[in-house]
Amino acid sequence: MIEKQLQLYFIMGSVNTRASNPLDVLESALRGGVTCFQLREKGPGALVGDEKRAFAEACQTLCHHHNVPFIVNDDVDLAIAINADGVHVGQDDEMAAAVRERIGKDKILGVSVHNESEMLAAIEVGANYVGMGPVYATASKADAKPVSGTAFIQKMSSLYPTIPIVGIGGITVANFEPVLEAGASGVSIISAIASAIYPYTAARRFKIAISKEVFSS
Ligand code: IFP
Ligand code: MG
Repeated sequence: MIEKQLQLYFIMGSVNTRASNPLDVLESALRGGVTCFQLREKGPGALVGDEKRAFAEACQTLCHHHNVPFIVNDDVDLAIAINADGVHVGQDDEMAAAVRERIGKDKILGVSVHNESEMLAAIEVGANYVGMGPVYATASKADAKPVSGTAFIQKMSSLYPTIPIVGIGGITVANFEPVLEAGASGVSIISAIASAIYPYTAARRFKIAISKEVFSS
C-alpha cells in the first residue's frame, strides 16, 4: 500500500515554484498524478507561523481531494496541530524515535538515511519509508550531501527488503529508471515538477513513464 503511494512523491515549498501561486502548482501536480506530497517549507522567503499553517492547510485540503497523503517535513508541531498524514525527518531534525512517540503508530514516518547505521536506526523506530540521496546533483537543497548515486539504494534494498525506499535529488523523467531498478519503491521530485513551466505536464510524464517501468519490472 505505502509502496504504491511512494511511486511519485512530490515535495514542494512555497519558494520552490516557478508559478506565482504555489497552490496552483500543487493542484497541477496532483491532477498530473503525483501519489504523495511533502510540504517542505524552507529556505529564504519561506513562510512561518500562521502563514505557514494556513498554507499547509490549503495544501492538505488539495491533497485530500486527490486522495494523496499529506506529509510535513520536520515541523512535528505543525503536523500534529493540523492532523497531517505523516512527518518526514532528517538526521539533524527531531530524533525519529521521539517523533514516532509524538505522532503515534498510525501516522506515516519517513526518515532520511545516508548510511547503514542510519538505515538500521530508521527500521528500529518503525519508519514507514526511508529517503536516500541525493541520487543525482541537485539545486533544491543548499546543504545537500555528496551525490550518492544508486549504489547505496541497491545495497540497502537487497539487505533490508522490508522497508520501502524513495530516491531523491536531481531526479528527472530521463534519469529515474536506474533509481527504481536499484530497488527504490518510488522517486521524490522537487524541481522537475515545481519549477517546470507546465507542472501538470511534468507530473503526467513522470506518471506515465513510471507506470510503464513498474509494469515491465
Ligand atoms: N528524502 C525525502 C523523501 N524527503 C526529504 N525531505 C529528504 C529526503 C531530505 F523523499 F521523502 F524520502
Ligand atoms: Mg530536515
